Amino acid sequence: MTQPNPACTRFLPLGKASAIGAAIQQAESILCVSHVSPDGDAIGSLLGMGWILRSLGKNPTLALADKPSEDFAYIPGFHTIVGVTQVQETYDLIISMDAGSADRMGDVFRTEYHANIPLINIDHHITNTEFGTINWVEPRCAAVCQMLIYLAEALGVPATGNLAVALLTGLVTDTLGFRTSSTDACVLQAAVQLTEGGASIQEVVSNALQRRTFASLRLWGAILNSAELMDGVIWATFSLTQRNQMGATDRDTEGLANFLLSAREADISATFTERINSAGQTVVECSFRANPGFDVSTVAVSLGGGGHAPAAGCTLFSPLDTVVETAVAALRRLHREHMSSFAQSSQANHG
Ligand SMILES: [Mn+2]
Repeated sequence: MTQPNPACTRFLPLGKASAIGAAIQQAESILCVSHVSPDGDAIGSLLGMGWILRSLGKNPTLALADKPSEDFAYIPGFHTIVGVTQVQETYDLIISMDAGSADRMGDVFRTEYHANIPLINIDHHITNTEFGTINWVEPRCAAVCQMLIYLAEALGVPATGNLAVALLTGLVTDTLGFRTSSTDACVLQAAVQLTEGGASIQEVVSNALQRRTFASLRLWGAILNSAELMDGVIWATFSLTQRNQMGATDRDTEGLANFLLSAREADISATFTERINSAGQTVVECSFRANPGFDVSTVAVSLGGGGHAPAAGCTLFSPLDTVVETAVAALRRLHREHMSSFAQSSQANHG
């Protein structure tokens, strides 16, 4: 079996591993959570943590504020995930995965009940606000699922079987099938380890990344038809009206921002999706993507969101038109500033 390379396991400092291990050992009742609008890394790391804790003799509660897509039902344990109503007021320990800030956990974390409970915050977003009692934030990891391979190793839990399938899911989805700039030797080594542990790349790619409904293909056609391009920024909007007309779900627009960036003329992409949040409010979910050299997390943070340099986002409460106008202006400014600093530096190089 492939053992994790020391160059990769250094992402989990010894002190961090023993602090997390001790907190888990001392806890009787454990609540594990991840972020709202859960993606493959959120669901994979949540279920993966569930399998790690069960191996250690614990019986954790796994909760998500939003119902996860059935596309991920192939991951063992998927149907053990509960919603907000089944979360209790007291636990010995809370473990949050893939959430960049406390509000990203949604209503599975209620400040009035949970604020004084020890919280382990495991995340890879560079914008993480370190909201835990123990914070393990590693932006050099492509997915939280990658981080959990190192944690499992440190806790003596083999990354095989159910755990391997769960962790491979986040590794595949956050790297878009090993195609992002974050896909380095450690990511590929992690994939080798999970494959040896019995997980199938083909199965995970097919279920989590590739297969979509006919309705969602038609929806993409309609949205792409109205996409706009200006100053190296490509964007598309998707209103509630369109959504109701086409009978689309939240998951149907996933991946669209990545696809828009395949336009040769664009360096930055954005999608603006209107949806109703768990509190019944109309919100606009903004997803930003960028080619290497552009940092869209700065724009996301300025609008109250977060993320990584190549992929970031935010949720806004203003009307769709206003959100698009504000965000596109900021993204075009980011593109212009980059191009002018690039022109200056290449002038200096030639001068
Ligand atoms: Mn992630």
